[in-house]
Amino acid sequence: MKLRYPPTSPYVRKVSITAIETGLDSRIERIPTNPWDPATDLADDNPIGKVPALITDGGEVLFDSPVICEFLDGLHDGYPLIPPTGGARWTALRRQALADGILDASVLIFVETNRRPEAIRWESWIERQTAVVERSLDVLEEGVASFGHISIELIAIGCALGYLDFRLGDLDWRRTRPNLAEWFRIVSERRSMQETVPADPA
Ligand SMILES: N[C@@H](CCC(=O)N[C@@H](CS)C(=O)NCC(=O)O)C(=O)O
Repeated sequence: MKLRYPPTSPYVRKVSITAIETGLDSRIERIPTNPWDPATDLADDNPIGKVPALITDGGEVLFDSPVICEFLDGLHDGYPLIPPTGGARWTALRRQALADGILDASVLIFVETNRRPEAIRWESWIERQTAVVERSLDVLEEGVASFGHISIELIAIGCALGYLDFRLGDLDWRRTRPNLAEWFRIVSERRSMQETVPADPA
């Protein structure tokens, strides 16, 4: 399998953590890809022009991160990261969607404040996305007591919190969320989290 891969994308991080947790990491070849490079050929694999994109051994291209993670979860016979049926499945997928929503809003904030020229920055858009992040974090803080075994939603939540630390440190998300902060401290010690900490290329 081949993974279109920049080291800073939190969505790619979800896939990398899933690959490590399922023991599949050594089967994935990384293809360095910068989706923001005007010359990138990423669209040849993913017409949406986004990473992650996974090229399977059969040559099919899978995107986006929930689809790739579910595909990987079907390739191992350990404990499933995505419950196959029942209420637990919907809780996992709902929480993954919540974490991905935090990521979507956070990436929009980052793009607005770092890539758009300051003169045409849209402040009320930034405020709207910030409110999304704050509300969703409050929901996670309320639910943290029910977080269990490592699973897709906890991987997604870990990636969302890691991205906030990486790109939106001024948000200071821990200030009013001590339980979530403590959970993140503990989950950050996992090998899969440590080996995928985002860093800007030198
Ligand atoms: N919903 C997608 C989001 C992927 C995404 O937004 N990736 C960003 C990188 S962090 C990207 O490729 N952006 C390029 C663009 O928007 O043109 C997923 O879960 O994979």
